[in-house]
Amino acid sequence: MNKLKQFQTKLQVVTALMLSTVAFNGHAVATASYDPASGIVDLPVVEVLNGASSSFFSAQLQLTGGSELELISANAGSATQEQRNVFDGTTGAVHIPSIVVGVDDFYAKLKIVPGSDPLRFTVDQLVSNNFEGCPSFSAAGPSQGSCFLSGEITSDITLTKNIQWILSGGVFIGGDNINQATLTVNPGTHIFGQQGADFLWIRRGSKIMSEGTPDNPVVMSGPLQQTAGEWGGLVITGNAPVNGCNEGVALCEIPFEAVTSEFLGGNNPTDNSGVVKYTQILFAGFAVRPNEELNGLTLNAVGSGTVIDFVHVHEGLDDGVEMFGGTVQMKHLVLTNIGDDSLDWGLGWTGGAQYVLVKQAADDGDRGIEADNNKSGDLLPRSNPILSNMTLMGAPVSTQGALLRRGTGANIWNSVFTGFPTCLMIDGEPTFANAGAPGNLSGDLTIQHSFVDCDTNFADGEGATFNTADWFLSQTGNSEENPLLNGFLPASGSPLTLSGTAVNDAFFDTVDYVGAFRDEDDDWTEEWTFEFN
Ligand SMILES: [Ca+2]
Ligand SMILES: [Ca+2]
Ligand SMILES: [Ca+2]
Ligand SMILES: [Ca+2]
Repeated sequence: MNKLKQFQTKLQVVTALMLSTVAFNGHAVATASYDPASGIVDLPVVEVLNGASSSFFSAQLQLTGGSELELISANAGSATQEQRNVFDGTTGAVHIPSIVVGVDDFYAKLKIVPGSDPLRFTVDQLVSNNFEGCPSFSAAGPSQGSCFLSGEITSDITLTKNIQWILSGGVFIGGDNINQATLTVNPGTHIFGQQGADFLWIRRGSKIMSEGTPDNPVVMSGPLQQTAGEWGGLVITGNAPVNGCNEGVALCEIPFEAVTSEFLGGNNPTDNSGVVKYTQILFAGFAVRPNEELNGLTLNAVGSGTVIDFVHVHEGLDDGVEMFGGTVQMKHLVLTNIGDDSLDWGLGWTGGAQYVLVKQAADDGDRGIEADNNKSGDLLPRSNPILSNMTLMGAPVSTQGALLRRGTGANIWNSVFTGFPTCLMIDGEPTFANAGAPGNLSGDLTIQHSFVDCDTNFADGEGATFNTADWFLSQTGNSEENPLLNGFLPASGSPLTLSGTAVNDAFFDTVDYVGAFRDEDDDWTEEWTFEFN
């Protein structure tokens, strides 16, 4: 039985890979050209990323004697969703998906020379877009063009889009705060797991640089891309604070609930685990034991030096994104058809998120947000994230839009909860005690400039010392109005477009609207996400 299942899985993997190879070998259109006579690289379209808004240019670079490329012209151009070159200022990289040099076609990554004027770039990568065999850190996979990754990897490696990467078991980047390594994942690269036990784990001290682009997102998925739990998921582990250690312990580090040989936590709130940008995490989730699972994206004590921006988690078996402590801050999350909670936290998460779309499935899923401090409620540091510009859309099968429990704090701003059986519920004596009382709140558990529109807007859990309704309605700018959504975007005339306020924290963009989207034309989920409607 087991053998048959393994064989079926293998067959499915091979079929999926063959299909994607066919797609990959379809004619790529070069996005850049190189003229060896003049040494000029011509980039007809360069998108310069800037949050959800971008600007477009045409540019020319000249090869200099020092083998750098100097910007010799740049002119404003018009926006396009064709394959294009992308400059990402957060990483200083220019991604060129396809440049023909001689007879071969390459992906090129340029890196800006800091402080250069006129701008100069070095060539960081030049990789053939054709398969050229499996590199030494991998093993030949089941089909032409595929390579296996396995075990612990303690050198810096780059996953390129000319290979179908297959995880075999748990793949660990780095040792635990020893033998640190950086995993770079190029735009357009696809990483597959074949079963729940195949996952990608970034250890403390190591980094992931999963740097997709709007036109070439990084994709991490199972073989079929049909059902949740086809593979394990992405786990990032850092050295930022967690709670859950005995009082008086100098360095609080704890074992991960599902894989107890792995530790998380430390004393570096600004710890940097790398970049996850324009990345899809699809059909993940693995129950190691009942109630102890890998999520689509598990963030274990990840620090605020980490960049998480434009990440789509779709059809996860457990939670979409789950934070175990840490200080990580995120923007532009799309969490769709999640099997348990779309956003889940505990153990003292003190980070934040802005621009979050949660869309629960019609047939599965628990909460939009499940928020804990810890089981007994009062361990420090206490969970106290800042969240703004969330659009959370539930379904009759969901439970609450947000369950705030087990002593959690949170400052929620500019958010809309709709379509859940219950929008908001506060639960547990430590949670009520930490919040204070309506009219005399401690400031640790707040919501303002937010909308609720559910079958039942409020519920009170155990140990209630006040009504969740009073808590909500006593704060500034909150409303029980219909938010007038058209799909997940505000319809024209929606009250959301007029109701936002500034969040007093430097991570957050100041915007004047409620929910994840400015208006009906502000669909920043376009192009880079997996189809979810
Ligand atoms: Ca979970
Ligand atoms: Ca959960
Ligand atoms: Ca849950
Ligand atoms: Ca939870």
